[in-house]
Amino acid sequence: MTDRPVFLFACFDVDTAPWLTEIAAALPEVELRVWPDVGDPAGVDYVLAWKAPAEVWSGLVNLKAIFSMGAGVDGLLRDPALPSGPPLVSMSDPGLVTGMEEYVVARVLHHFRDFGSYAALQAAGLWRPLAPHLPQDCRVGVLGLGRLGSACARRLASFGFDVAGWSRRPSQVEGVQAYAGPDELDAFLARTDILVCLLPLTPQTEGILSRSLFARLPDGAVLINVGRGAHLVEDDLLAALDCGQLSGATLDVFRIEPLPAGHPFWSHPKVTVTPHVSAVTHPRTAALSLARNLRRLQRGEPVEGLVDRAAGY
Ligand code: NDP
Ligand code: OXD
Repeated sequence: MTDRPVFLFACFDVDTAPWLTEIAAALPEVELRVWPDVGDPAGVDYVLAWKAPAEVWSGLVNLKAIFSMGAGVDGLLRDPALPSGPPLVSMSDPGLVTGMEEYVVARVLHHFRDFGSYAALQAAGLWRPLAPHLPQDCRVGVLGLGRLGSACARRLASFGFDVAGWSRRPSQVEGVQAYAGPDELDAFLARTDILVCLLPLTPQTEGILSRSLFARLPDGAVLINVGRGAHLVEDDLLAALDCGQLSGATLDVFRIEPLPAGHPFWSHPKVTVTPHVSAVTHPRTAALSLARNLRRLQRGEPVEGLVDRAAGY
């Protein structure tokens, strides 16, 4: 028996040891248990979950909150066994935000500075300077202006790109032209040369990166998908790349992960593949956010990253 809040670690497909070290340091007041050593499941107050199988939730009848190790909660919400009562809190990790900013800026600069073309020229042994461009003439559009999308949009604006963002409800991000809702999607797409997807996966956003969306972008636009694989209709992207409607794509997330051997994305000359690493939750920074949020809950204060289950993010 213990008077301390019981905190269950139920994350899969991650290196557990650094997480346990950082959580123990950031939250000395909790009793830390690691699934499957749950003890009495009715005594568990908090869970940190990632890729957890359905049996994790069995008997956890007194949960005060469920914390997601990731920013995206689509996986958790898909699980019918997820307890519906306790607040679900997504990861608000400054390390995750910084990682996403780095990745998105790097890939936008890659496309803007023609590094793909220079790699092909080098492979052909050709010294051929291409015409320079000005960042203010390059229109970047970010789908999703949440914690990650707004941070990336701000960073891109600081490079002088002409940046816009699209969200569900009207929003304001300094230096970023804001569009909202289905009625403003066409106008947003029509002014977007490089499209970055940082939407959550919901019934409304699944398959949004499709033939019909690509047709509304300027010819030769570029796609960077760092949201979820199911945002993208893969065959539509391949067709758009092959006919020249899109000139390139950077993909970090896929419908099936790991991306199966032999998938056309692996070898497509206009596609860059990375293995879902654009932003990885870092145990050190994440444990501190987790501790802040858990203490807020204990004091009855609002938490950062509270998920609206009905909206799906
Ligand atoms: P947030 O919940 O903070 O923001 C989501 C944004 O998407 C909001 O601006 C929201 O609009 C907008 N949005 C949601 N639904 C719609 C819709 N139907 N139409 C238009 N806009 C919509 O999420 P984060 O920024 O923290 O994360 C975004 C996603 O990034 C995650 O859900 C995850 O899928 C992905 N991700 C990928 C990682 C990777 O390694 N590849 C790492 C981390 C996250 P509004 O502001 O109006 O609510
Ligand atoms: C996340 C992810 O959602 O890593 O945090 O995909």
